[in-house]
Amino acid sequence: MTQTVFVAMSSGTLRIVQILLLCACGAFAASDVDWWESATLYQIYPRSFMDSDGDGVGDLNGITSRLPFLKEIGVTATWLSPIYESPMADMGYDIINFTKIEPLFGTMEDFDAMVAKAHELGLKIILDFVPNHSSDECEWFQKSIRREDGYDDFYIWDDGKIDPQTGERVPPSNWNSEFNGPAWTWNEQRQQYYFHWFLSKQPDFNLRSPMVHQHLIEIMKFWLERGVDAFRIDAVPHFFEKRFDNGTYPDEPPSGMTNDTNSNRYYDHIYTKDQPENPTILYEWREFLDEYQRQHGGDTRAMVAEAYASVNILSDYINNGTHVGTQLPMNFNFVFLRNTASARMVQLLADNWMNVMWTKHKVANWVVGNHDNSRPATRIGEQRADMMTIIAHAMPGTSVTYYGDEIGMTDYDAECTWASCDFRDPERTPMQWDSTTNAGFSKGNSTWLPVNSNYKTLNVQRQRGIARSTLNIYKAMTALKKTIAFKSFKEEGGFSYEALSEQVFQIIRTAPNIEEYRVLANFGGQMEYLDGLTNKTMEYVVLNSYSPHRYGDKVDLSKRIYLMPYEAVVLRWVA
Ligand SMILES: *[C@@H]1O[C@H](CO)[C@@H](O)[C@H](O)[C@H]1NC(C)=O
Ligand SMILES: *[C@@H]1O[C@H](CO)[C@@H](O)[C@H](O)[C@H]1NC(C)=O
Ligand SMILES: *[C@@H]1O[C@H](CO)[C@@H](O)[C@H](O)[C@H]1NC(C)=O
Ligand SMILES: *[C@@H]1O[C@H](CO)[C@@H](O)[C@H](O)[C@H]1NC(C)=O
Ligand SMILES: *[C@@H]1O[C@H](CO)[C@@H](O)[C@H](O)[C@H]1NC(C)=O
Ligand SMILES: *[C@@H]1O[C@H](CO)[C@@H](O)[C@H](O)[C@H]1NC(C)=O
Ligand SMILES: CC(=O)N[C@H]1CO[C@H](CO)[C@@H](O)[C@@H]1O
Ligand SMILES: [Ca+2]
Ligand SMILES: [Ca+2]
Repeated sequence: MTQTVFVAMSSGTLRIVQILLLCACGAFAASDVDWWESATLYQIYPRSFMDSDGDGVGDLNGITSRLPFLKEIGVTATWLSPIYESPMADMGYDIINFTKIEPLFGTMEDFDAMVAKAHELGLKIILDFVPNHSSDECEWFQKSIRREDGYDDFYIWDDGKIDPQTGERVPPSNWNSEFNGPAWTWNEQRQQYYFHWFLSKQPDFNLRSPMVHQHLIEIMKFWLERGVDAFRIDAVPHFFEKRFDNGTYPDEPPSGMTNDTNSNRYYDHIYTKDQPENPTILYEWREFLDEYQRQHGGDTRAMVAEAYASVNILSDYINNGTHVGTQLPMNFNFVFLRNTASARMVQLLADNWMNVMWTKHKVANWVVGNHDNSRPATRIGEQRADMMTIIAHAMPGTSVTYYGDEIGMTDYDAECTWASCDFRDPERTPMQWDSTTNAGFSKGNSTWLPVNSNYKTLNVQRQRGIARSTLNIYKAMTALKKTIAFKSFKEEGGFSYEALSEQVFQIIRTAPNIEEYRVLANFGGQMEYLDGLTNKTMEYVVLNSYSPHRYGDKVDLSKRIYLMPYEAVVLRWVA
């Protein structure tokens, strides 16, 4: 495999010989990189990607029709936000049936066709796995209300306490839900409270129940058998809640952040977040996934974990010394970048991951945007959006792109007269494919969210024809990610990164004795100069629109060089 990649990449026979020699002496290990270690992941928000039937809502057949686009832009795996049957109280994160496709998105046949097409194109499909809760309309919850055999403790039930002052029944603890208000809701029929971290329509599973474990494994197995390549595990920090051996739930202390006792932020979540048991479920699933691969062959069935947590907590998600869990906890550090972003800030955020996670586990990934955050072009600024694309792909490991960010889509704050407009919608507007009606997203009369009014100039079709468009920079970077130099990150000297000054960020990627790439990015609005970076003369291979240079221009880096305001470039040197 190494040889094929190699021959495809280099023209000189001499270089091929060098590589084979390196392989032989064991110094060359880029081929040891598993797919998830250096992938280009792409998040699709199914409602907004492509509508095939004109109802204004994106669907599976729409996704299937656009898979060649993912191939075109160099994506290696795509993950879909939930597509399961849901009353959509929380945009599909409230699931009724984990093994049924939501009719709004299509049928199981549509799903199979999508997976088949993806595999034909060499793309992997990652499904969102939502194990923290179900919808209250889920059959399991109904069975649990009726205390049916095996389902009695499928959810977190409790009698609550009697308030000694008033003699009234009150919830078991003071916990508030993520969406504010009590996290415990009384169920008349069962005459008990149930716990829900999110909406009352989203009861939490009791992950201490073996029956729940069994069902969750069966769900994974169901989708693996339909060809799914990996799972993205949602909300790991909320798996377990503290419960004392005597069956009581402790109150959380006030955080001091607000005086609103109903607010989720009123309490410090020491008992409802980041409990030490959380990674144990990941270990169990990893064992199951590895065993599945041993039995069925094929590539690694991976787990990507969503977890807004400190790197020290995330480290245990990967392994705790004796047990292995997720391959890839998502790194949201770059999501914190705002329009004040500087090279030093990027370095701090990168160090925060690399100093712990890289050092311990040799894995990295870089998320710049997602469905819960303002889009990079809005948040970090249009001048720096392409720069962040270059950086996220040039850092070692896996890049994660939220649909639309590859063309620099911006938040759309249409005044919220739109029925379904809620606080996290501005970054979820329909994908902008071309300049036709509804940006080519839907042939219908209206779309579930309005199309951003900038679609006539900001769309895929138009950017294909512009040399330094966001799309073409994205494509150039995903192509570089497939080179030996970018895959050689586990080797000694395979990469380095550094803020050379407050505003200038540098990344070096090296395939020793073969080639070297150097990223230089100026975050600031001032011209910057750099003296004697290296003896090498290098060639411009990627340029953003702020660069005065041309593709193929050479630059002698032993001399002083200049970077224009917001200029970002990739330089290449060949041995
Ligand atoms: C989910 O749907 C499938 C197919 O319709 C059905 O066989 C299964 O029992 C359902 N599961 C639950 C938990 O409702
Ligand atoms: C249950 O155990 C906890 C921890 O040991 C203790 O603080 C609490 O008072 C106990 N509650 C009851 C009702 O026994
Ligand atoms: C809470 O109320 C107190 C007393 O009114 C006030 O001093 C404090 O600033 C408030 N805290 C917050 C976080 O609003
Ligand atoms: C890792 O976690 C497992 C499962 O909880 C536990 O049995 C094991 O002792 C832990 N290992 C270490 C080194 O803490
Ligand atoms: C769009 O509007 C036209 C005219 O009002 C109507 O005939 C047609 O059925 C609508 N199409 C859809 C997909 O709703
Ligand atoms: C430049 O080249 C010389 C001799 O080849 C070497 O000693 C020196 O370290 C190089 N400098 C840099 C910055 O690479
Ligand atoms: C584990 C899990 O399901 N996490 C999800 C729980 O629900 C919230 C709210 O619906 C989602 O946003 C989480 O991602
Ligand atoms: Ca549709
Ligand atoms: Ca939970």
